[in-house]
Amino acid sequence: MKKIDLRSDTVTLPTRAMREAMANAEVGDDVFGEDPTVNRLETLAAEMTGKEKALFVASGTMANLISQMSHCTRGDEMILGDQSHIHIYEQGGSAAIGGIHSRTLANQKNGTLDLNEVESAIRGDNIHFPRSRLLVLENTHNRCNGSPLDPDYMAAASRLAKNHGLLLHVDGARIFNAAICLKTGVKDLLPGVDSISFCLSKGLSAPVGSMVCGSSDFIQRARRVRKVLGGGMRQAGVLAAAGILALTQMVDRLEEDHEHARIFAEGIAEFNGIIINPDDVRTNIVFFDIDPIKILSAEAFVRQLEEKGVRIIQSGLCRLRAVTHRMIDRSDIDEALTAIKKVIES
Ligand code: TLP
Repeated sequence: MKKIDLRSDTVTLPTRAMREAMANAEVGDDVFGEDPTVNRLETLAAEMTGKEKALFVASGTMANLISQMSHCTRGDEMILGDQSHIHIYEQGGSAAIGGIHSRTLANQKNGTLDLNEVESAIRGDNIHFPRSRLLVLENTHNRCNGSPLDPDYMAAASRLAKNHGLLLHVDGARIFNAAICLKTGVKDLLPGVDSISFCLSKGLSAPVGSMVCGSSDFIQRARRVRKVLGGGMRQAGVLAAAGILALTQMVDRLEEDHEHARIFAEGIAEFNGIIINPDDVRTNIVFFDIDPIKILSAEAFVRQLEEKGVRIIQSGLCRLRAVTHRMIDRSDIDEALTAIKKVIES
């Protein structure tokens, strides 16, 4: 049976062009800085984000940890959202590996942090306190309906950080989705941002890899941290070749994923017992709640849907997530809606 896999955009397979580029990639030892394809990818990523330098790393989780550890020393404090990927899904690596103390603030529904709350959370110089060092934002915000954070908000957050001597890191795993949704350039979303990490392996369809971008000094520190984490790769140009195509060929088509997510959200909003406001869906991530009395438990719902060939994930007691991506076309959305209707009516 054909599977319609809406669990994540991480399931996208590399394109034929990517596989060919990987097979033909010119490579060298990247720990010596001698892999020409990695170097090309890093130059491209730096240009696209408007930063001085970039670093190719194994994953989004590693990109975030490297960024935090390159900005903070042990005992420093980082302010971040309570719904952020770093806080929820990265095993507490900030503390466990980086020795970084987290100060969480409630994310607002649109993924932002209230900047007045951020300002109040910044510590004064006091022997009892950790030093406030880093502010972290996520764009798009995964758990907040994949919401994009707009250039005005990013600029205001960056001004606040600067005024208080904080550094600003953006977990931009899906920053290209944000840029496409807001019809703006990625650079416009990063005013005064000290570091940005983004993923090549999600909607952009590369098989592996993420980028960290920032100033030359920052990237030099990041290169050291990557090495101590065991992330120094050798002939990584084989992977970087796909990353280059991710950035040059796969960005504009993200619009299609957003449209499919919107159609899916509007479709499920019609079903009795499913709670969603389709207007909340602006990129490729659809969160919805299920009423277990009218339908089933979220767990049983996921299981029964899988039996009908549609895969989504549970992300809370009654909360579910579906993500659109390159391998989902319009007819898959219609089939997924039909399958959901059948599960509800059975
Ligand atoms: N997110 C994955 C899961 O880990 C939840 C997904 O399916 O959405 N930042 C953000 C905002 C992310 O959504 C993710 C991955 C990461 C970082 C980590 O990237 P990887 O999986 O490459 O370590």
